[in-house]
Formats: sequence, C-alpha cells, structure tokens
Amino acid sequence: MRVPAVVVVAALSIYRAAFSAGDEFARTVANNVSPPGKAPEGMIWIPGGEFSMGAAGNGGGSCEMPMASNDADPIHRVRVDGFWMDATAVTNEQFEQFVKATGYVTIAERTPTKEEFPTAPAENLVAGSVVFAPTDHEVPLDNHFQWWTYISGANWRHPLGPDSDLKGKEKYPVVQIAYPDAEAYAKWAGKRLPTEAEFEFAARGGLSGKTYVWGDEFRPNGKWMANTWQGKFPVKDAGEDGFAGIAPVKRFPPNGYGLYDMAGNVWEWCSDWYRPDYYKTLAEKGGVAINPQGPDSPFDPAEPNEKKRVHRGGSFLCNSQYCSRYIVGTRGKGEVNTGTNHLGFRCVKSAQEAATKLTAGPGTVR
Ligand SMILES: [Ca+2]
Ligand SMILES: [Cu+2]
Repeated sequence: MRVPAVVVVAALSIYRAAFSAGDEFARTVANNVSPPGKAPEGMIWIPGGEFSMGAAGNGGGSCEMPMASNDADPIHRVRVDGFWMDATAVTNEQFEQFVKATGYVTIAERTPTKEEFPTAPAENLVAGSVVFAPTDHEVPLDNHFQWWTYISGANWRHPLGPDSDLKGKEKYPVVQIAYPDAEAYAKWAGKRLPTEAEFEFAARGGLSGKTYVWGDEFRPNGKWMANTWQGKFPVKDAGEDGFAGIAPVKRFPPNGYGLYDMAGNVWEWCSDWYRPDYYKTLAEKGGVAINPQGPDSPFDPAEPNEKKRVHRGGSFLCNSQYCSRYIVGTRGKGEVNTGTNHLGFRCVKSAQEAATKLTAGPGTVR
C-alpha cells in the first residue's frame, strides 16, 4: 500500500525533532491518566509520558568528573509510566523512624573490615564518611581532594563529623547515605528508588526541554529557585540564596508537579548504574526508550574499578564556576558505598504497587 507523501513528510519531521542526534528537545507529552487512587502520604502523582531526556553537551564544568559535559548527550526520547514520588527528599526525622523501627546501621557507621580492604593499614579501617570542607584560599578546580575529606565518625547522625549533630535539623534532608542505605529505607517504606528517567521526567515538571526545573532563567524576577552556591568555590559560600550550606526541605518553590528541591540542596540517588555512554546506546537503538532502567553494569572510565550509580539534581555546592548540575538534564554519579554531606535521596512507588497495597492493606480488609 502506498502512503500519502504528506504523511511521510510529517512523520519524518517529528522523527527528526524527537530522535535526531542534534540535541533537539521535542515536546513533553504527559499521559492522560488520573491518579490511581488516593496519594500515599507525602507523595505526588507523576503522570509519566513521553519526553526528551538529557542535556545539550556544551556544559563546561563538572564536580568530580571531567566527562560530565558529555554524559548527558545525546538528547533522546523516553517514555515512563506514571508513578508516585516523594514531594521532598527523605528528611532526618523520617530516616530516624526507619532506624528506630528496624535497628538499621548505615554503611558509614560500620567499621570497614580487613576482608573488604585487604591492603589498607589497620589504623585506616575506621567508620566514617566523606565531608566537604571549604579551602582557606583559592585553589585550582582540578582536584576535588582539596575540598573532600574522609572524616572518622561522620555519618547521618553526625553529617559533618563527630562534633556535628541533628539538633533542630529534623526537616533537613538526611545525608551521608550510601546506596544500600537508601535502598533499605525504600524497602521498609514500601517504596523504591526512582530510575534516572523517572527522576528527570518528574524534575521537568511537565515543561519541555527547559534548562532548569522551573524554566530557562536561573533567577526569574530575581527570585532564587534552588539552593546552590554563591561566591568563590570552594572557599566561601556567600549564601545569597538564604542558605550557606544545606537547607531544610521545602524552602524553595516547588516545580510544576509540586515536587520540592528537584534541583540543588542535595544530590539524590537513582537506581540506574552509571555509564557515561548510556544515552548514546539508547539513541543508537532509535525509537522511544520505554521505562529505561539503566545499563546492565556500571562503568566509569575515570574510575574503572568503582561501581557507581546515578546521582541527580545537584546540591548546595553546585555553582556556575565549577559544577552547574542544577541544570535539569545533567547527570551525577557516585560509588555505591560512599555517602557525603551533600547526598541524600527520595523514593517513588509504582502505581500498581500502590494499588495492590490499597486493596490488600489492613485498612480495606474489614
Ligand atoms: Ca545556598
Ligand atoms: Cu555540583
């Protein structure tokens, strides 16, 4: 059968807009489905749909990775199913409920063993985690060990080390969370961690191809939209946005879906393994990637022996001089057992899981 020429042309141009390797964003088309029932507490319905994922590959800086500018390339078409998502990052008080209920001990609180690190001297096998410390003078931005230090005794209860605590920080995002910690919490809560595609679909808030979660202007009408770093990095955070360092959740405007802090404040774990070439693989396959789950195994050429998963959203340390990954399509990554004081998480729940729980839960049995 012959196809009318006009249809072919129209289809081709849509195809080009959506799938060409030319870094073009096409329109976000959200699924037209109503939420499947009542929202689980603190969660928001994200309808899912089809969207253009990624970031144009002209970014300059990066946090700990020279390849950051390329790994969000090319922009490719993705479809995700609808799901529920926590409106905020998991807070200290929420994480404490989990620890109280389960007795869970986070990775940073466990003493590393000789078996795990056979070559390490015994005195180095101490429980702790990685903490940001500003430098006392300007430094070249080529070596992140200048501002990241392993601190013995740093963990979620003591995010900056043994002298720090959570007094008055109930509504702050929990940090110093390794991937298995986030996963354990999610399981306890009857939830899971978002895929990278789900995170980005949600972060875009229904907009199409915008630079930021909220639009194309960093400060619309002079308003600060996310908790990032101002001033000379990594010497002094001027805190012009109201916060030098971490902020409690919900202090900046929500995005189009009502989600808070999807850019800035703390990085958040996603369930995908990290590979810088994953988007290229998807784009080469062509068509629309349906509910992509990430590559089968991790690989980061910068640190080939480390197993990394994706981080998203950027943090209070992000800035235009060094690492501007509050830009919505950009990617982060981290070794799975490493927490830091600017890394947390939030959970999602599939529509089906939520529905099963509603029918099977004790509330509906009687
Ligand atoms: Ca700030
Ligand atoms: Cu950053």
